[in-house]
Amino acid sequence: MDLAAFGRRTDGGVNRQALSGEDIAARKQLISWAEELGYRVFTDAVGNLFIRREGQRPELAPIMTGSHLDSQPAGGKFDGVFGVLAGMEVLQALDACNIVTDRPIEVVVWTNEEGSRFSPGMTGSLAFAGQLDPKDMMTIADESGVCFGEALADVEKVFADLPRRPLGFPVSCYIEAHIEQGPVLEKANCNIGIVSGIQGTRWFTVTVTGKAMHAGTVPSRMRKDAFRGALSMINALSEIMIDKEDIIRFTIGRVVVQPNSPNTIPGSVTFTVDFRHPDPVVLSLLGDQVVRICRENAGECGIDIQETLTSPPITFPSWIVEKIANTAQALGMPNMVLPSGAFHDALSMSTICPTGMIFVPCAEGISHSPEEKAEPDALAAGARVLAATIAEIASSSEP
Ligand code: HGY
Ligand code: MN
Ligand code: MN
Repeated sequence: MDLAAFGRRTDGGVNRQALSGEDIAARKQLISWAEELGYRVFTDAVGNLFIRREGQRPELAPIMTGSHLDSQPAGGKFDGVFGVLAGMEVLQALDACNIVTDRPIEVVVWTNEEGSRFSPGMTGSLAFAGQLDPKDMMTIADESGVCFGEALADVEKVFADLPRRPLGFPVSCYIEAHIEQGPVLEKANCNIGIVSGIQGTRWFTVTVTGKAMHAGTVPSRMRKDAFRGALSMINALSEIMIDKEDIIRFTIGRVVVQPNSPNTIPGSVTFTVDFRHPDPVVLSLLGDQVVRICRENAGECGIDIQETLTSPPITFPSWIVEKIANTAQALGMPNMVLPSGAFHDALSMSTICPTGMIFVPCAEGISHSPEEKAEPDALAAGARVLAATIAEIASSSEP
């Protein structure tokens, strides 16, 4: 609730977009909580934050948990924040129980998980996992023309005295707590979800170039109407991005019309494609049609199409899924295994270390909305399972 003050919207949601002043303020608040609790805080070349509880053997790779603090432009209070603060609860629970772990435990705050201001999402964790070269992000501009590199430089100025680590280091395992952002757990009346894996995602940014001209004087046959072009592309895509099992997730979330005037024929339109599927074959077959279909429907307009995120589906190691399930069982908490429709930084981390996720329900599965809501008892249950799982892994000799 305190962190929701940073970027608070009048409708009860938050607008705390990556590397914004609100994001910086929330990070400052978290760092001061962490330092008050005696933990050391580090950062890296893309602004990821690491809050470290020392282990008996500091040279061992840490067990890591965490999530993100950046939000959607009209986001909720719990997406990302729950995972970061549940991680902080883990550190404090270990302190309260005087549990000394061999391995250090670290809570991470990943930069730009959402990707709504600077595409693609998961920037911080993809860069950490060596899946994205930060140099490729620096010139990515937001809607007001501010580049990722400039915004990152502002953040680095504010946190100049945080010790900086090289980008990426060995991690023993990573477990992230997050709200489900879907309706399954609430429908099953179950507080603990153990995530089996994450479906694949492909993002495209399509720019259609026509010719801005007078809406009243130019006959149709002379027009290069970028909006009409974009519309025929989107209609054609909608015809293939549909299945009777309703597994395909196809979203046109952003459409920017320029010059965006009622009496000027649109000269350019940029729209985004968010396509997701759990089957890698479908993800590549259908995803590979996007470029062709857009080109075929460009008509008189020019087109530029960039694929900005290509993220295959992943499954988490069964020993982690079982470990979380056994821990929830031992705590007497009903739990169920389910896949994640949303992507998370755990997706990036799964490419470099054993990774798992714990979900808690949110009201009606609503997320990426000011209506996002999660109950304190479910959040506490999720934090307890996270703490017990990390304590369990930290005390065993498993990888
Ligand atoms: O878009 C996603 O899946 C994530 O919630 N940012
Ligand atoms: Mn999230
Ligand atoms: Mn999100």
